[in-house]
Amino acid sequence: MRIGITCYPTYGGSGAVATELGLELGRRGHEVHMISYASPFRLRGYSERVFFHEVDVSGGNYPLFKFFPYTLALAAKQHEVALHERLDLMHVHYAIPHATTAYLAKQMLEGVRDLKVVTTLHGTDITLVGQEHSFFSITKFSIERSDAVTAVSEYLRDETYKAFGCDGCTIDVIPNFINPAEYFPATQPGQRRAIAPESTKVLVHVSNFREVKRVVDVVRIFAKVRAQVPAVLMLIGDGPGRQDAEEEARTLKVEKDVRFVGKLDSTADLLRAADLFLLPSETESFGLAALEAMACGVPVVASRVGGIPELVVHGETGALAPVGSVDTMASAALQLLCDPARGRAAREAAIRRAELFTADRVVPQYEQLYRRVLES
Ligand code: GMT
Repeated sequence: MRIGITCYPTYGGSGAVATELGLELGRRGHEVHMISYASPFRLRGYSERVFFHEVDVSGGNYPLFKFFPYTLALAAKQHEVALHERLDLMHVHYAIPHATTAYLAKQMLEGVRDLKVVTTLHGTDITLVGQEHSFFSITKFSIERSDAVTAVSEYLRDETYKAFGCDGCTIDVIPNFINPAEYFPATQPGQRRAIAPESTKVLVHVSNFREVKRVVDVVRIFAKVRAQVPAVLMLIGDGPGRQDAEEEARTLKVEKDVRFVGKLDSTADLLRAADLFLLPSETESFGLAALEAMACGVPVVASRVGGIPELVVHGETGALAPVGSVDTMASAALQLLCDPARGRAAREAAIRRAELFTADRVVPQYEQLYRRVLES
């Protein structure tokens, strides 16, 4: 198949999944054309049958444009690529504005070729932004006009039906996945010595530090853990919540043990060195970062929200607690860190659970969906 993929290129789960999907489809013999305003952060080096097309945003200086019409530039690029590369379908990740631009590209191709549009919903495109008054009707329209729609969890599918109704559309749930060649457990100890001595616990959090991630809670949970056992906190990523998190670390006097690593393209090596992953988000439709941690053999302590319970099994692969319950999360973390048998069992359960979400199991579900759409 000849497939176009549009996603946000920036640090975040939807762009990560879209790019890993593109790479995996390329390995499986499909031709993939990634289209966005910058090369997605997970698209490193050359990959056979995977091509990147940059949307030109340099026309932004035209005096009439107070705001550059990126959406139109993207639709035009999707149309151009679909036409010249003879794409069968356009798979867009994150509804806004990608499902809308793909619909426009499809209309522009009418009578020339039947470009199918597949939309994957990821999270705040449904739970937050899509429900804002100015986006609601166009998001609903674009979802309903897609030839197929997928959601990354049952929770997100149900939220979409609840919020948008989605007349006449069926939403398939296809979960996120990991590439096990990159995300695998440590085979031998020792790697962590570069981060901390064996006796020091290593806690990790990865996100784009947006408000929904509650990074300040991460620091508060860590401070409670740190009060009981020697520990360091590795914070991977960056974003608007960083300053508050730095401030909180200073206030709680744990700043020396909290390391702001910044954005990393690949987190696997650091995850393999970790003892525990923290994800106390306000909302999370799936929690790809938690899956990546589990695949590296790291149990997860997270909020019991959204799609997280579909991934993290409370009492087995880690622990879940209500949003904001810092004390409960800290004591769950301490139990996992300080009881070796419990920690080992959670690590093994996390690895087994992550095996249900490998590319080999999930990508064929997308291929099957593509075939269904193309035959329809
Ligand atoms: O929806 C978002 O907030 C953005 C998106 C991203 O690009 O990071 O995150 C969502 O998609 C990820 C990949 O499917 C999921 O793992 C995240 O849980 C989800 N984020 C939220 O629901 C807050």
